[in-house]
Amino acid sequence: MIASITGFKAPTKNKMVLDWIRAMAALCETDGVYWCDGSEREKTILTRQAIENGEVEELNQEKSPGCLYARSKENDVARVEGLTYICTKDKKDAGPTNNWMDPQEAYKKLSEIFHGSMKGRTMYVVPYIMGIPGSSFNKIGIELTDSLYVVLNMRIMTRMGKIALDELANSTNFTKGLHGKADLDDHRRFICHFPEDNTIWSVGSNYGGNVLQGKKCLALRIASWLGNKEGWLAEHMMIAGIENPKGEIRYVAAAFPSQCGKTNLAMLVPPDSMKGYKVWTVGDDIAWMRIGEDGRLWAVNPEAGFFGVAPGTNMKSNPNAIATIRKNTIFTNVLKKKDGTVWWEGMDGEPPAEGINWKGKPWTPASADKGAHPNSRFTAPARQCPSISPEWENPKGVPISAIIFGGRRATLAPLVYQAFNWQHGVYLGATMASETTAAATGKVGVVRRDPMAMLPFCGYNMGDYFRHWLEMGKKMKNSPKIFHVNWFRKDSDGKIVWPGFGENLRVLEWILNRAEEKIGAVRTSIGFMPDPRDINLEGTGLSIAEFETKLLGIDQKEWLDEVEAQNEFFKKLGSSLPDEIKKEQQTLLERLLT
Ligand code: SAT
Ligand code: MN
Repeated sequence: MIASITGFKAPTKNKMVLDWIRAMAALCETDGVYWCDGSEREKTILTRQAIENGEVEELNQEKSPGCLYARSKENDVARVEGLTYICTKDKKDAGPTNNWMDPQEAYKKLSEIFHGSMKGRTMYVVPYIMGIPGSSFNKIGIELTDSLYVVLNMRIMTRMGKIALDELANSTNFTKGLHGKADLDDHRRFICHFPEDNTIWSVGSNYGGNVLQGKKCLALRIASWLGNKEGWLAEHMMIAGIENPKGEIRYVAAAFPSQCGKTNLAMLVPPDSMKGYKVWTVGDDIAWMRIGEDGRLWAVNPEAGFFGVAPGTNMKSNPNAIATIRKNTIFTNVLKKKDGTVWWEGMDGEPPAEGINWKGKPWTPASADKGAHPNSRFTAPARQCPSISPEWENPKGVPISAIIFGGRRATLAPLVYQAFNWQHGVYLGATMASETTAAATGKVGVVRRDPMAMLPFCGYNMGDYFRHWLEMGKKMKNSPKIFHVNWFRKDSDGKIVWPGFGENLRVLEWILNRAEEKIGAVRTSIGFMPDPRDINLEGTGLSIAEFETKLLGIDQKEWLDEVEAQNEFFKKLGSSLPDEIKKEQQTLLERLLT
């Protein structure tokens, strides 16, 4: 059937594109090359094809119009950081926090896996834009893949098809991406980045972060490398506009590790006690930031969709996400109910009496297994989000007033504090730590350093990355103020103290008041902290005294241990660690001890 559509004819004369695709098709011994145009008609045809192949299932089209369901292999449910490589000629350029492979060796090793892997399969050409179409800040990628699941997801997550090839025209400036499922064997699975060749090869997986190459591979790993060379920042940050009752909108960008609430924060609905406020969603995962002519930092969300965590998403945690995913959404590794709709742990209402779980097995609430995998996901178009900002496709981006770093820490880090200045803020970002989540394979709940939430995504030497941040600060006349938050601090009974979700706006209000220098703060050893009377606690059930002790308290012994623990990470970075960061640590230590 598929041969009956026009996509088998190359729609470009770009020689570099054609030569490269010919070579990749020969390597993989594909049956045919299909060029995606991104049209609605094509979507209908490819969706039907994917249903016939068994790559996706159709959900109940009356209740969930345009929605699809997918299950991945049980060994292929998260990013594989251990199998993700930065392949640079010089190992030093990848730095001590990345896995490194020599480019020649990597090409050879992966070529052996790709070789003949698409026999009997079609290779789909997915041209895509990261960034706003027509903007000079765009990056164009072409992903070649044998997965219709990838094609259908890339269609949502990026501006894909003809629009991208038209923009590329005859330019040779694009990211060459090859993806193949091969045999989905985790011993033959590699996610390799070749920043010097502007190339990404990913094989043996079909999971989002490993294979939707526009996202983490291009928009973070390759883009951070380019940002370092070209003088801009590619960050793992949500972006949102906060409108106050006077109608003024200020923008924040926040870096939290995967599964720490970026999507929920980006789509926040104000609590009842904060009438007149409104949060506008610009992006939920990635921010590209440049210095504007006004000396401020301007941020763009290069993506077109959300690849959000399903479990825990409900009308309380994120009503805007629930509205966004009602139609045209792909659900991966959630539970499929008898009526052809989906369910996950933490959804509103009672669990269904039965269903088929993410492993494809019959499930009831009594089952030992989960219904949905903890890293199950929805892929939904950003334009469907009720809180999407009118500015989200502005090629200039939005001006950032505050940068927020944060992690998941049961102890130590207070609810919120502010850096004394940019350099101190870079230190806060550089020493960020968070408990691990199900977004990556490995143990969940162990504290690890995750500087600026970029540990798995920085495409070059982390020490150089910190230096780049410090340099960016020097170039800005009007740099954003930097803050650190922790929504997850627990009390002595192990209960999370702060109500979180919509209530986080109370903290954002303080942050913006501070960013605009409208209110004072308390100078402490770790940074500026709120006078509790400056944070609206009405309706939280927390007294000022509780708020102060349980959420703002600084435990000196814990902080001294923290400084010691940072040294372990600094040692790993060796001489690439900028002196300024060491100096900030030293002055923190002095402040803690006086
Ligand atoms: O798996 S993804 O990288 O796409 C999402 C995430 O972990 O942030
Ligand atoms: Mn992410």
